[in-house]
Amino acid sequence: MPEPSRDRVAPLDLLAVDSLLTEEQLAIQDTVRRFCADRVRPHLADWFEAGELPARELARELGGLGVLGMHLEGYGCAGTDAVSYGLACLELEAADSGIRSLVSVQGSLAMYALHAYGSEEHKQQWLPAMAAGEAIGCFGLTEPDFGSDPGGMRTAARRDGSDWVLRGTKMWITNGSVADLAVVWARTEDGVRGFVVPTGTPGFAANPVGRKLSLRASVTSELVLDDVRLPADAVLPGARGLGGPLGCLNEARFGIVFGALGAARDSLESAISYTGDRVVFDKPLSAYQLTQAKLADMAVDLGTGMLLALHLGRLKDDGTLRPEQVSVGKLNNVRTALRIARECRTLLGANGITLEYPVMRHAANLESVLTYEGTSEVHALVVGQALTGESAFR
Ligand code: TGC
Ligand code: FAD
Repeated sequence: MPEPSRDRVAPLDLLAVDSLLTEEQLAIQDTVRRFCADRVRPHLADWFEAGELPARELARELGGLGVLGMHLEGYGCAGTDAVSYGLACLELEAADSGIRSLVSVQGSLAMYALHAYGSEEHKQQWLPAMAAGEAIGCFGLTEPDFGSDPGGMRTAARRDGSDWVLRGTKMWITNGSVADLAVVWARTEDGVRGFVVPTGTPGFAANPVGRKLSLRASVTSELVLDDVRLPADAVLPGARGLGGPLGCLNEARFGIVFGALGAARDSLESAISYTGDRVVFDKPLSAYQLTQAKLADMAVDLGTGMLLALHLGRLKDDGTLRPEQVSVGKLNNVRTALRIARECRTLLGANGITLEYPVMRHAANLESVLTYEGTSEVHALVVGQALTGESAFR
């Protein structure tokens, strides 16, 4: 066995994670990392403080980069493997969870819904423009009174001749007020169905949600559907029942398994750098055992979370990944990331509460990530159900 390294190693190099990746995966990761360094990171503190995101401009740039719907085949999408998509999410979320959200909702929720369940016309009409970032999509499942239990939704679609008429309210919808189309899930006489709603349709309104303390560099909206009339072909032919939207969630949750670790890695790198420079009681903060114990615990958690993400990515690439395995990944890696971001904040002292450093911004964002795409409690119950065969949701 080689001698232990006496050089400083980056947190993910500790376990030689790169050695598990192909040249192509490393190249994709590096491209996204460099894009974020040049085009995103310099603006993040301002966007977060202002509670604004230039989503349209950014979507076009992300489209040019090729990350929108990158794991989908055809229709202008790159068709990469799942691990590459996960690594892109990791780099985007190392910048900010809001940027990864924009990409997740576009690619894994709105585009995936069209790709998996849409008609050929839906795909031809929307997917190339969405992959290029020329059209933005959102995904309306949650309602003011139904988040964890989307099966209770009140938004309804009724037939009027051959048309559909949608009525209801969706809440907490990422990209809502900048979207060109909304994939809206509604109850019908045949159970839950998905509808493609161009946002210029009369009766559709999107109202921004303000005063957020988390995901501030992300557009979050309420969608109001006030008798929105749609043609017969607006319904997604391939999705019937709650399994339709839940199938899309598997995709987006998978991206979060990797993405959350990006926020954690960035926090840890920031804390390692800060503690090396900060002198307390006459020596660097990084030279104290208490500090090293914190850093070591965080690096162990980050590294094991990364190995879990890669394992799940490989299962997905093999076509065998199961929803309860995605729940294990989302539950573990988001909890881990939040714990790391909070612990890093302690190491930065008072500086840690400012936007001069990314750490508290990541911690604040991860509070949303813990809640959306299934709360940690929902994922614990999914895993519990898999272990016991008993559903404890109701
Ligand atoms: P249940 O009776 O268990 O299932 C209903 C039907 O759905 C099927 N199913 C799934 N299919 C695919 N993937 C999954 N993960 C699935 N889970 C269940 C199931 O087989 C059944 O099919 P069928 O044919 O028999 O009808 O449903 P339930 O009502 O008991 O609810 C189960 C529960 C609680 C797990 C589910 O409702 C749930 O996951 N709740 C959490 C909701 C959630 O995650 N919402 C996220 C909204 S989107 C979002 O947050 C975007 S954030 C922005 C960003 O990502 O950046
Ligand atoms: P609730 O379901 O009311 O849950 C409240 C608490 O009760 C949680 O702790 C929960 O875990 C717990 N709980 C619920 N059920 C049980 C149970 N059976 N047993 C024990 N505890 C339980 N939704 C979309 O459709 N599209 C989007 O683009 C989107 N983007 C979002 C962006 C942001 C920034 C946020 C914060 C949310 C977004 N959401 C979106 C909504 C998100 O998916 C929901 O917030 C989430 O599913 C939880 O629903 P809820 O907020 O109604 O909480």
